[in-house]
Amino acid sequence: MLRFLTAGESHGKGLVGIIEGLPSNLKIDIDFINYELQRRQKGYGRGNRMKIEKDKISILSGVRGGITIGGPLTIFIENKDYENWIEKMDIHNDIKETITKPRPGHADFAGSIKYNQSDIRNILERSSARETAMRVAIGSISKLMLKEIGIDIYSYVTSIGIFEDKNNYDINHFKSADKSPVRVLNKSLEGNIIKEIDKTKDKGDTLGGSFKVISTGVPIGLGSHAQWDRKLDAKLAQAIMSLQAIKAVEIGDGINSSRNTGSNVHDEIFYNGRYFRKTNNAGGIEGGISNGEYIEIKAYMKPIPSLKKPLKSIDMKSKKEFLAHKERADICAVPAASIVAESIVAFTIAKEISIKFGGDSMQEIISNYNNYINTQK
Ligand code: EPS
Repeated sequence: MLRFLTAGESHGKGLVGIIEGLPSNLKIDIDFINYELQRRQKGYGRGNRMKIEKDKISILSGVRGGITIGGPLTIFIENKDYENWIEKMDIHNDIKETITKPRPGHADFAGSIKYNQSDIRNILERSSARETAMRVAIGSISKLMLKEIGIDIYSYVTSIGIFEDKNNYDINHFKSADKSPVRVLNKSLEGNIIKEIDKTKDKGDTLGGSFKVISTGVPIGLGSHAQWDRKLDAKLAQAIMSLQAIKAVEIGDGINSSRNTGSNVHDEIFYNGRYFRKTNNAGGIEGGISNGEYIEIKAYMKPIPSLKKPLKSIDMKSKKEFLAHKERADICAVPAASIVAESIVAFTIAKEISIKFGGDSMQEIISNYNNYINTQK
């Protein structure tokens, strides 16, 4: 079964990812993976760190002659910033400087108590969203696998701060999100959002927002109604919620549906040589199973908790009231988060594909997939 682990601290030597259970004979397109890493690094509102990092992968195992060979695939991404942090990140010697004033909203507080750490840096280094670079590398390999059976994944930003895009778009528009510095499709919002990010930066504050992830070409039948931990919507929600700073997930028109009646919500079924719907309020999943329509997920991100104008907190050493620790950070990372979400959705769907169609080699997956599709005719 497809699974992965990541390792690495934000300012350590780099990030490592191991993907286990990838099918053999998958062509690994390094340029595509590095292109995806660059997409994540863009986005108006990021801090100075992104001027330092030039994310690129090295593959350490699992690939020969440009194709996967069935063994664990190991990836390394170097942290260019490490050279500025060698002393603070020393693996062997005592660390002189410690952080003791947790940032409200961050893993700082609960993490340092849970792991009995007197230096909050030991928590923040791993909870940092730097880790998402590796998730994009792993997600882009999942995308390569999905492309071979016609599944594509898109995303766009639906709100930043109070500026919200309520329009619906068709597939031909999704790709143009990459042309916008804040990944919006509604061009009329772009200027206001950029101004808002600038204003927020001047105030020493941060902004959250929301985005949609749309997967096209997903066959009917991923996930299962039969058991709680096999439901596709549950697996996708878990995957999205695992991304740093995400506080809510919606599938299809979930929130509005709760205020509407059944006859207005459920997507009627038609047939013209193949089954289809005229609406997709279910977001492509019914009973925990993909129904052949686009899978549509919306995620909501809180404002980043590292503030230039910090909130009240307690010094965990003296137990006295202080302002929280200040740490260099982004003002708004919603555009970057939308790319990371594409990646984690890609991985989750690739995993479901390997559950449904086997997956020791790409040939086996494609042949099983084609057999299954033919039974539906
Ligand atoms: C992050 C804080 C910032 C971000 C970082 C996530 O890093 P730094 O503390 O070094 O300025 O830039 O994101 C990345 C490094 C990245 O690659 O996305 C945090 O605290 O989560």
